[in-house]
Amino acid sequence: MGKFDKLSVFLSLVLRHNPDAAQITLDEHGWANVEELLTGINRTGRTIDMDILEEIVASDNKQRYRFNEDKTLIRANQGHSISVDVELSEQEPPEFLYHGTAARFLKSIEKEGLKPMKRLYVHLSKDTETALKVGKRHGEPVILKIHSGDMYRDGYQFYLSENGVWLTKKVENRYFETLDKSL
Ligand code: HQG
Repeated sequence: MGKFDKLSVFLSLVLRHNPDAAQITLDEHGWANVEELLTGINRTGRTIDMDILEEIVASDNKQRYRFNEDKTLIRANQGHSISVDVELSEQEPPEFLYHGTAARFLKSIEKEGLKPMKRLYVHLSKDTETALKVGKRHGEPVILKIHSGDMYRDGYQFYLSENGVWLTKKVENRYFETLDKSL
């Protein structure tokens, strides 16, 4: 836990979901102007400056944010609910990927497949440890093993975000299985 956790949560809100909360706008690629962002956040009663922002970006445990080269712009690497194009790189996925979710969602997921819900993409992890952490955020965790290789060969597209999260638009229910709890 870092000392700027609360600010980081707010930054994530602004850069992924609601730039209006800091009275700023993002461009079509999700970039915010750093000066405007700092001014905007300070106007909400929070205190932030360039040093703090740089520390949040550098110390973020999931590398959620990145600056452009001259640090005049900043954006979230993934996780958006608002429609921006963060120029994700399309890639061939590993044979299997994992998705952590809550037991109470299983029935609906088995029926409808995995959907992005409020985000732009379904988020997938390359290992079960990460998937377990993600699942725990929602309650009693369950891990789904995704047959990403099969999906890819069937023409589904996969993207790898700057911070190592695999993304895809949807996972039909024929492409996953529920992993045994003992894992
Ligand atoms: C579930 C965090 C019912 C889905 C994490 C998930 C991740 C369905 C929830 C990133 C469903 C959405 C994303 C269906 C999917 N019926 N429920 N048909 N399809 N769901 O938070 O994947 O800290 O939007 O299983 O580490 O949990 O934000 O997605 O449980 O990388 O950087 O609907 O967020 O990263 O929840 O997490 P979320 P997620 P950050």
